[in-house]
Amino acid sequence: MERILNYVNGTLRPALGGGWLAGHEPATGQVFAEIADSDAADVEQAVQAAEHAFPAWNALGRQGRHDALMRVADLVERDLDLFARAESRDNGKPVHLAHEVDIPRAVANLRFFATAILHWGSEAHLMDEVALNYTERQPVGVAGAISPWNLPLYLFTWKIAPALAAGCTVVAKPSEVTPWTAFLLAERCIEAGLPPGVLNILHGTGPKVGAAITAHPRIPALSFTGGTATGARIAATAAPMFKKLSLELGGKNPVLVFADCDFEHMLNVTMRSSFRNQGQICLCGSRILIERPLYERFREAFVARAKALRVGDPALEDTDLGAVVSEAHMEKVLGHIALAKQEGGRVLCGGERVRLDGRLRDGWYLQPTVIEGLDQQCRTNQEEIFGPVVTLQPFDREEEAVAQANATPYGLASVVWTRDGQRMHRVARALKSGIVWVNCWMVRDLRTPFGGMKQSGVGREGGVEALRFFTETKNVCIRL
Ligand code: TXE
Repeated sequence: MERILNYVNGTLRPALGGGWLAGHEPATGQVFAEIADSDAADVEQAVQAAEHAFPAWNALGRQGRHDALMRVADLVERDLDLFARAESRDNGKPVHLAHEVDIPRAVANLRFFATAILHWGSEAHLMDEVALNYTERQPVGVAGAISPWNLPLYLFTWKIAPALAAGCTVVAKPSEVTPWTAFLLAERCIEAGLPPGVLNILHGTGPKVGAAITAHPRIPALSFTGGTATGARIAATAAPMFKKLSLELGGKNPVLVFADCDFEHMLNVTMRSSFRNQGQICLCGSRILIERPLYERFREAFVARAKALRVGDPALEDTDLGAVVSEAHMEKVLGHIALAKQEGGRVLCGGERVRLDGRLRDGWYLQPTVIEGLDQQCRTNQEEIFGPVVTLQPFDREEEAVAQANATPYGLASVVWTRDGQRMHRVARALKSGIVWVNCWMVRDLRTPFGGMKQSGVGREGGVEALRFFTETKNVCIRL
């Protein structure tokens, strides 16, 4: 049985209350780990450690913080295979996907912000002969970070790295569903000699540990990624405390396929944007809008490719889809498929749980599912499903496609497929989403702002925006 311990003040330890949560392996449906079941007392202890560590961490300077973060990044990269297997084991994704994407991206996050802080300047404004203004940005103090289960280490480091680089010390909580890579990261922080208390990682449930971090009076800034409903609860607690808040929430992302697109390239990428990570990426495109002249050809080719996807053992190199993250999530997705049928949708392929053989028999596997015949306003096309389920809708005019694309409470990401240069810009500017990819998907320049509109979130992470989030901005005006 693997044991997942907290990392507080530089040491690995159980929760103060001594409780343990069961950690499941989605591939088999079996318990394989026990996870520290922390609570508010653990949060208080972690905040005290972070407060104590804060002055020295800042006195280390930008170069010193850069060096420390780079040492951690190098150790994660050294143990990439171990991290990839751990990520696959408690998330259910194929090992090769963790190996190719998730863990390398976590290393890139650490290195990006370690170097960004070295080149991060600020502004000065001279008022003729009257005064000189300069802007200073100081770390807020102890930063809170709460991350989800879909891209565990990727999104965990996406928050921790800028906070630490900016000079904050951190109290962080990974999802209780996928805690293992955060535990491995804690071990590498110790090996890298990260000073005690700089980073504190607490395991446990959202309502106990997450809520305690959110409500803690000495955590002035909180970065959260997760469901929109949870984001609303966090905002309700944090707002009256005047905390800085970054919320990266759900999405219901449209893919607009125009008839003039590069069909083969579009199809290859749309298979990934639909089903990668079992569709459990907030940036996945779950509503595919196809210009009518191309609809039949797209539907035939896309369904054929979806049927050919291999749902199987996450440990195998040729697996396309592994297991979804939990039994509850599998039931949630199956419930959405049943709802789609009730709303009049036609399931063109998939729609069922997959039962594998042997030790995988009780794993949580779903078929890639394609549904057509639903209108934009039905719940299936309004609510985030967060599984390997996409809907197809035809459109006749560009304005109609944009209106359909924008017609949900979310606004995280959009994808546009067209060869028409003017249409690229026209449609991209009309779409109400924080990210628009044109003839590509998941191409990420870490310098760019990242985040959603509407119910997809508040605030921007990524690049200098993230460093700015973890600092307080002060203007100093000196009379000349
Ligand atoms: O998210 P939760 P879950 C969406 C997706 C998914 C839904 C729920 O639709 O089905 O959210 O997923 C912690 N105070 N996304 O259950 O509950 C929790 O412990 C403070 C999109 O994983 O939001 C975990 O660490 N924290 C998303 C984190 O919040 C709380 C990725 C996320 O859990 C808390 C994941 C509380 N009251 C899910 N309750 C994206 N945008 O990428 C829970 N938590």
